Amino acid sequence: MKKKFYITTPIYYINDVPHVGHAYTTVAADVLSRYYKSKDEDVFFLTGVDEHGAKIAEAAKKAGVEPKAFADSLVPRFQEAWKNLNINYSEFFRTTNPKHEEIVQDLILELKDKGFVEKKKYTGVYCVACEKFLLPDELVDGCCPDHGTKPEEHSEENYFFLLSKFGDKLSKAIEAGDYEILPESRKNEVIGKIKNGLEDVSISREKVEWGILFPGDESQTIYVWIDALINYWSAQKVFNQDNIWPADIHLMAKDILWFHAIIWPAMLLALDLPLPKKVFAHGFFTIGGQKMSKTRGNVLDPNTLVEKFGADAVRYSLLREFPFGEDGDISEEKIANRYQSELSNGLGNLVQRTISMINKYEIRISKSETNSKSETRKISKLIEDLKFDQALQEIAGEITKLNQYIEENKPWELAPKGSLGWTKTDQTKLAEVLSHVHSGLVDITPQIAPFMPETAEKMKKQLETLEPDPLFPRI
Ligand code: ME8
Repeated sequence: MKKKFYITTPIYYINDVPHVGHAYTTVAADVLSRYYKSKDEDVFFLTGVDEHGAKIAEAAKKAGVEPKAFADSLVPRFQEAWKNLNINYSEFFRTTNPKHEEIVQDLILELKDKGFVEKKKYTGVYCVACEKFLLPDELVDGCCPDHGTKPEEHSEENYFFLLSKFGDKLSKAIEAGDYEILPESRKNEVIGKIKNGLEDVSISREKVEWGILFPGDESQTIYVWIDALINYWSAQKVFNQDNIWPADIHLMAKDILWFHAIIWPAMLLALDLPLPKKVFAHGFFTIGGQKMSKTRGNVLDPNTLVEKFGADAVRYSLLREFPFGEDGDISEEKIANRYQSELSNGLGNLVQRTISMINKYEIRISKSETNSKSETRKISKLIEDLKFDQALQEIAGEITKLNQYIEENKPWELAPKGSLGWTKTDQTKLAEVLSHVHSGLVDITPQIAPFMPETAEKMKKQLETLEPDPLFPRI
């Protein structure tokens, strides 16, 4: 039987079209998914959208339509963006799926039955863009640190999940490695916060109508985050996937690590369900140092980027620029630079000139030794550790080396010189040189495949048929 690998992205709020930040997580998930598929694992890759709550209801109201109709109109925009980026997800989750709604209600009832739910009064400030209550010390000049907007005063009687009971259990689970929080620095942050004590969390909303009804008290709806987190679990039934739980990895940015690393595992512990194996929080794309967000309105549209540079170059540039766990600035200019230097002048040019010389000098290619096995192992390990930037740096290094090898060996000087003809030694040497580069390219092809699937396909074909076709034409 094949080994299963269950990977998830967050389900994105459907209040607007996706931007490059959403594309970043989704591309990373797709790279992992393609990588594990290439290792013949049974991959289930889940992405989707988060449709309930005040944030969506407000966006729908602004657009003058009902929330469900609003969500329906945006779903294709997400699916189209993922198609443009060549994202090969297994299923697309929608939280308005009736099966999911039923499962969410069942799990809440179970939490209640087990004594982990209590009704309490709560007063605090709420950021609708985050869909969460903010603590006074989180505010920057009275505003949400991520969105720069002023949170609303809320005072209501809600049902609470008794998160405070789970601090010790969570700490033990983290220490025992039952589930891993990555990168390490984030794990330490989470452990620190648990040590400071966990507060119970509200799991219902009194004044939000657009949501799943709270079982046993229909005057309230289920807090959108609780509804959303359960998607990872309910996907099993929604898509008839037996035995995929626990998730092998939940991917997200650091903004929502708390929900994934604390609240979600605590709920699972309360329900006696297995914990996800890994939770990885990457950094933020920033524009001029500020988080890119729909609320701030400083977003880059992935579709426009794909139109300009093609899906593979965008996938490559997004993951190449800075370490996956850290923040980094992104711009069209940066993508254009990578395109030009590493893809067009680097890989594209290498493939093109190698094949042209093979054709021009009528060389018969023989299999040549390269050090690809250890290189491939190194790259595989980097992908498994989510060090995408380093994996791509390695690949870029191999390409540079092959280009240098050509410069050093100057195949054109070995070519027949006019009427002087061709010496046997030169002919043999030329075949050796070009075979070495050709073999190097054959080895690189599967290494780049998870990142640039289309390019890998084209390379494979061109290296077989020896019919060159520019991989990254000049823009
Ligand atoms: O939080 N840089 O949805 P969301 C990097 N519905 N990644 C970014 C980013 C940026 N500037 N902006 C967004 C939600 N992302 C909830 C999730 S899951 C049960 C519910 C990516 O639309 C990143 O993955 O606000 C981040 O965690 C996610 O989008 C937030 O998406």
